[in-house]
Amino acid sequence: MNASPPFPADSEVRIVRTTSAFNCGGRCPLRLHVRDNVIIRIEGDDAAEPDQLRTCLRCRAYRKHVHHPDRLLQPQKRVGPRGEGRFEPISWEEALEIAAGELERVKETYGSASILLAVSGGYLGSLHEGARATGRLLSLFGGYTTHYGNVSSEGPIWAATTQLGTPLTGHSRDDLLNARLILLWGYDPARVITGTNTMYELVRAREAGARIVSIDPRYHDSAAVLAHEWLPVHPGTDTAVMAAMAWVMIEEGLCDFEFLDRYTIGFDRFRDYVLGLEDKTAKTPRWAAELSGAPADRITALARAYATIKPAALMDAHGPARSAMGEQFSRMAITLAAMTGNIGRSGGGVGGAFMNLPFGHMYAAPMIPGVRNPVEAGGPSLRGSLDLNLRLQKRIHTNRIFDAILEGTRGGYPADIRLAWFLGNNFLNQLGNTNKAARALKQLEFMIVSELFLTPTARFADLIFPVTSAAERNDLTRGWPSGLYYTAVNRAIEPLGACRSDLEIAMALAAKLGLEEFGTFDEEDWLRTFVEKNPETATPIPDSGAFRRKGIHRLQPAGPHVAFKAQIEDPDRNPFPTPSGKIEIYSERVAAMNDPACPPIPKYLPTPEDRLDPASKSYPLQLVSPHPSNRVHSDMQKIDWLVEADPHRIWINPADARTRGIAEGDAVLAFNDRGRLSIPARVTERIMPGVVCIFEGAWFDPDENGLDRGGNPNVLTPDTYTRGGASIFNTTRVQVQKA
Ligand SMILES: Nc1nc2c(c(=O)[nH]1)N[C@H]1C(S)=C(S)[C@@H](COP(=O)(O)OP(=O)(O)OC[C@H]3O[C@@H](n4cnc5c(=O)[nH]c(N)nc54)[C@H](O)[C@@H]3O)O[C@H]1N2
Ligand SMILES: Nc1nc2c(c(=O)[nH]1)N[C@H]1C(S)=C(S)[C@@H](COP(=O)(O)OP(=O)(O)OC[C@H]3O[C@@H](n4cnc5c(=O)[nH]c(N)nc54)[C@H](O)[C@@H]3O)O[C@H]1N2
Ligand SMILES: [Mo]
Repeated sequence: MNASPPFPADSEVRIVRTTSAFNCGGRCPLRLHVRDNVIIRIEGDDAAEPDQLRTCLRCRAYRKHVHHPDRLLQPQKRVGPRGEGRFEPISWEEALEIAAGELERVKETYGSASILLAVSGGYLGSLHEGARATGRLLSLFGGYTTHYGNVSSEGPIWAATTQLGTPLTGHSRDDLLNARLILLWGYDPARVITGTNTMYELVRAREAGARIVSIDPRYHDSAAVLAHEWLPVHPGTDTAVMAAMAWVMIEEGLCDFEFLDRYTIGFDRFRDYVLGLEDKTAKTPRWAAELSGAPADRITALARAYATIKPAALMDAHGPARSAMGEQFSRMAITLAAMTGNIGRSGGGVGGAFMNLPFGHMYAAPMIPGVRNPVEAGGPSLRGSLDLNLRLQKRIHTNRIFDAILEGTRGGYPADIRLAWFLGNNFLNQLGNTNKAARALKQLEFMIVSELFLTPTARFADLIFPVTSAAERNDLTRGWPSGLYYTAVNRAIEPLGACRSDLEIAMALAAKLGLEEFGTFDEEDWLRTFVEKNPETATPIPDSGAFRRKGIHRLQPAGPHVAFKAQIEDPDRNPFPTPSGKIEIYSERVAAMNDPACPPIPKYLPTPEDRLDPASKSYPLQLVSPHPSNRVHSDMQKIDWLVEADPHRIWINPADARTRGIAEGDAVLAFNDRGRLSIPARVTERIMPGVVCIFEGAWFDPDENGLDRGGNPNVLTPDTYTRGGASIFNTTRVQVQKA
């Protein structure tokens, strides 16, 4: 028998403490075992409970990602027709020469606004965050057009900014232990990692006696593990259920009137709406039951529970808000939290299941300095306004990037795009209406993609820059919400092939374009600056050496972080950062927008493609496309271990499957006017009748007839957005049939 150990124990193996920097909401300390520039083994955090930050299946497969045989290791130049995916490797010298030439040509011929930079969160570190470096480069070059609207969270961000004055509404996860009732409202933290320690703290809370209710069209893994009760509701109808909960609280005198009087404005207007004084429809549980499919008595019971079991954490997540109901859903949830006095109080919570804390969070992370973008100079003042249209005078809404490429200034967009550079995203795959996106990309004069893999988006490029993974970089990363710690990226292996970081690429291109002002960025020096020197962005990390060695710096606060504690404890000294200084259930700033699609109080509103839209009746099923357990969106798609761990399937209820003659494992077609895809069926009672589910991120793979054999739900989703800016993915109607 071969007696070799499962991993080599020789002295050449180094163990590097580091982390990955995926856009997944977790930030997990990793120990990478490295030999001969290859990661041969991975271990997670070795801290003891309750501090341990335990990593999920994805980072356990991280070496398969870094060393994947499909990694792009050399710059690539397109050889076949656009989109066919045929490339030849070229040198950096040639790649930079081509990019510089095309940038110069487009700027001279059409003006700087014709250059589009499309960025997203593929990598979440400070120093090597490519959007920043590349934006700096293009600003110095004369400017560029870009996009507005966080495709994840614009609804919750807009709602929190409107009603609370800030998106920093999070509690640290350890505060869940103080909650007696927890509502997982469209929230599946076992699957979508939103804070490494979230499930751990939820399990502890349950063990400590908290009651947990899941409100979701799916009986998901988190509900199976945690919940005492599952209340299925039709997508897009949560706001009706919440309005009915408010009705019960008002009718039964269960509101915290003292809290409402002291800390809020506009409750009377909301009450008039709920009682039907405004529109002659009382928002009763029976009314909401018709819309949502949730039984009226269970809505009533949920309202009573939320109003009387205190403190209660309403964890409204972003899936229901990534819909046509976008900001209305999030505003309604904030309003309920105010009605029950669960704001600023330990064990309570407001404004989302994974909104941010004021430390190390992604909106205030230290980064290399930006430069003003000349193309955006002279835009309207945004001060004090919540009106998205002002922002869209100079920018394109993220979910409309492809429409803007097709329609340009003719279609009311700020520019005619000729050259596009996609970086840190796979937007062809990840934004709405993939087939339209593919048409748009064919129309570009030139397209650059900076990538690790030949993604569906990268297949359309003329030029691909191969970039390094986090394992090949030094950097500072911050957790997503809830984690009271900072993590270090430590270079575990030398860059593979000819890969470079986005920062190095921007620097090289700056040199080629003669933009000396770009400067040079010495990695070590900048990291020290982030940690120790910069007074504005200073992180509370005292010693960069120790931080890098340990790979983590844990904050040692006196207790859990509770948002708005100061505002509640001493309101005179600490007004809410809204115009009135109070929680704005009614918003004058929204009223000034004067748009019935965006009323000054939160409301349930009918929308195109909602459950009852008669125009969509040939597509009787509602599609939700939540985030995958085994990928980060489309990233890590190619790792065989992960594919096997959670095979890509459409969830369909047995009642809907039966009438269509569909059995478990059958190939089915899902389609609507925007596209068609094929995918095997998972017939399960874990999804309510009338709703189907396809996890997002599967790679678009159209055949010659335009049928997507990859099963990417975005061939079916719309490329639209709400008035508050939420991307609409989960308001999609489809039909399903046996293939
Ligand atoms: N149907 C549907 N669609 C959705 C959603 C949904 O719920 N339903 N959710 C939306 C949400 S919330 C999000 S955040 C978006 C995500 O949309 P994207 O940001 O487009 O998603 P990813 O698939 O993570 O793509 C990131 C890409 O960046 C690359 N990358 C990683 N590190 C680096 C780096 O350092 N430099 C460069 N240049 N590239 C790098 C990766 O290889 C990967 O291809 O998807 C959205 N799309
Ligand atoms: N493993 C993994 N973790 C991730 C990511 C990933 O891709 N993979 N992505 C990260 C990112 S960028 C983000 S933004 C977050 C996303 O985190 P979320 O926005 O919370 O995630 P989703 O999976 O889109 O949706 C969560 C739940 O909402 C439900 N849902 C959809 N529509 C409705 C509705 O109308 N009403 C109700 N009540 N429920 C509804 C879905 O069934 C799903 O269970 O996750 C992060 N974490
Ligand atoms: Mo996201």
